[in-house]
Amino acid sequence: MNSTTAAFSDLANAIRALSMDAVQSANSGHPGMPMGMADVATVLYSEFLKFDPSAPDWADRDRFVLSAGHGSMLAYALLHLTGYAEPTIEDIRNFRQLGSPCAGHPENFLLDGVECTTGPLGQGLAMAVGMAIAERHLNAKFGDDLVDHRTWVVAGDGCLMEGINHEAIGLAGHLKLSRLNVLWDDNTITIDGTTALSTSEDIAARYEATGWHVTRCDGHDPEDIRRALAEARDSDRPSLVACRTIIGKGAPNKQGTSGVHGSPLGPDEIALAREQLGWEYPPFEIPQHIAAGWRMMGERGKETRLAWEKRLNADSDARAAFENGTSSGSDLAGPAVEHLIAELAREPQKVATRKASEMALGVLTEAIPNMIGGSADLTGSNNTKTKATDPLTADNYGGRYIYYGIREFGMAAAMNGMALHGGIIPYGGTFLIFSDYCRNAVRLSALQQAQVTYVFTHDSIGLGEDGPTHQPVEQVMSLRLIPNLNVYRPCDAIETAECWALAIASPKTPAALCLTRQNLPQMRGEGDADWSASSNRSAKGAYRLKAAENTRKVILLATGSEVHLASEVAAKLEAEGIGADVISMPCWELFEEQDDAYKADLLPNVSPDEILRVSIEAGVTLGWERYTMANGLNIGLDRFGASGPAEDLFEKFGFTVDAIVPQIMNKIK
Ligand SMILES: Cc1ncc(C[n+]2csc(CCOP(=O)(O)OP(=O)(O)O)c2C)c(N)n1
Ligand SMILES: [Mg+2]
Repeated sequence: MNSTTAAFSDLANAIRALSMDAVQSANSGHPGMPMGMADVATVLYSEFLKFDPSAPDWADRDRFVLSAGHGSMLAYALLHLTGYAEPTIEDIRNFRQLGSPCAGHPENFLLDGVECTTGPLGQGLAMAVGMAIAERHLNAKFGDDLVDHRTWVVAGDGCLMEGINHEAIGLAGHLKLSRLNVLWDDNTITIDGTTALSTSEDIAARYEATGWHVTRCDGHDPEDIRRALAEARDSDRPSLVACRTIIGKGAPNKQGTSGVHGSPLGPDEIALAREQLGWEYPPFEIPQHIAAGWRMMGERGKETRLAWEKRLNADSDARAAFENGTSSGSDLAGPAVEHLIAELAREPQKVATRKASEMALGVLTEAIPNMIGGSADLTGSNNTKTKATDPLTADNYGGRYIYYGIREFGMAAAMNGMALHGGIIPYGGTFLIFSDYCRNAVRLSALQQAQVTYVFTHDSIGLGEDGPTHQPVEQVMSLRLIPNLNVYRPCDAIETAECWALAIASPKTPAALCLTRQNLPQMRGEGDADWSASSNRSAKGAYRLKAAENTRKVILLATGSEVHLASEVAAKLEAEGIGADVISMPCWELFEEQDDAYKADLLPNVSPDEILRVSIEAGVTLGWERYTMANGLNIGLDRFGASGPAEDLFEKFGFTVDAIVPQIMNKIK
């Protein structure tokens, strides 16, 4: 070795040193995982991963997902060492401090090169499945010259133990995603101690049974790691590499114990580790020859990227097709539904909003080729399949409809992965009640600003006979609690098309569409014959559907299937000489974004004695006080539903004109 060549162990130890020093300086974090996986990561980055630190958005880069997100220092060290503009060494010094992009767990919106936000164990791997689907799909569309990359995942025992792992690997095995390679940090340690405390599973056998290729390696022997990674790369199935490692490798007294999982090593142990590793440099200092060794890996990727760009630029038509085909397509949404809405205005339709959603999807998937749909085994109920979307299968990656199977969480995470990969706008369906099964992935869509549209049908007791296990009561409101998630509950076919157009036009905000099973009369149509994106009334989140005729004494606020009920209530009140506005409120979040004047116009700031505000929504009332105020009236369902025909349930639970009007009269008298 001369002064410009770094030994393998030096390269790997640079990761170890940065990790233990950053965690020590933050007095918080997880040194064990990055120290244990340093050797595997060094082989991966130096010999396998296709990446260019000077072009982190390069479409054909390999995707690297650190599913074991607690080991975030591994990602930060790799990005810094290989020459990404960020994180700087200063950022690493400020690991876990406010303002540093080196957050506790990797955040896709803070650093280029962090492909997705990880930390909730299991979801990184499940998102990687989506990325691998996206790669195969775009490869089918644009060919090997332009799309030919892999998805590499580092996952821990926790990622493999989580329930979502079963869903994710089942889907990956079924779709034969051979470019997905999972490097399992098989260190037999979790927080509570040895994995023997909680599991006796034969993980290799489970993966093999699911259609995966499985191999093992000594995670501290570069030669063996190289062999195993090559085997994974060359397999025609998705691959699991069980990398047997020692957690916290290099810390002489603490390595191999759960004590290094999530606590700083302490100054004494760090000093001993420096000795054991032969790392004689001060904290946050990487000697020139080791830094150069890492930079060289990044430089190599640049040549590959430039060759790719040459191929892209060789044919201007192909380039245009690739760029159009992988751009978001969000500007096409409004124009796509224009004709449909005009038609609905001319010929109103009494359909379920899930059916209306299918109509909107029909035109949207036709106009926007990068939309990929699917359902968690409820295709016929969610109405998510359209003519334009053929099944995406192991034999036809060019398809645009995924049969996810009964894997709601896996579906949601895969959709996050597809959206973050880029070039795809995913949507997928399940019953609204099962949004809870995938809730943390919905939350990650929102946190990661991933454009995913959830088609949540059967949105209330209106689904009827399936009973309370299937009847959402708290789900609509609880989804509204998630920041940066637009929750839409449209009232008819036109609003449904409007909400779809808004969802597809918002590249950084995921959407949950809450749709009915039961038919609803069409409330809109007047003035919609020459609809255009700029006249999308749902865009304001809430609007006055009908203005009071008599002196206004009541404002009725309703969503979805309760809007027509509100308008019948208004008609009855008007007949009694009481003026009532009807406000349709398909999206709270968008209403919140409106200016004060608009809000005050819909909801004037006067006492309830003057104007009573009434909410009507077939779900929990908690939260509606925001709009109806302390003395308002909230019509809802603060209990579980029951099994029976929808009409009987609405009657039983008081969602009728006859039940509601007296309550209002009582309040305003
Ligand atoms: C869904 C979820 N549950 C719990 C946690 C808290 N947690 C973080 S790391 C960890 C242990 C993970 O063990 P392993 O993956 O083996 O990581 P290692 O200790 O080997 O670094 C737990 C329980 C989490 N981040 N996500
Ligand atoms: Mg472990």
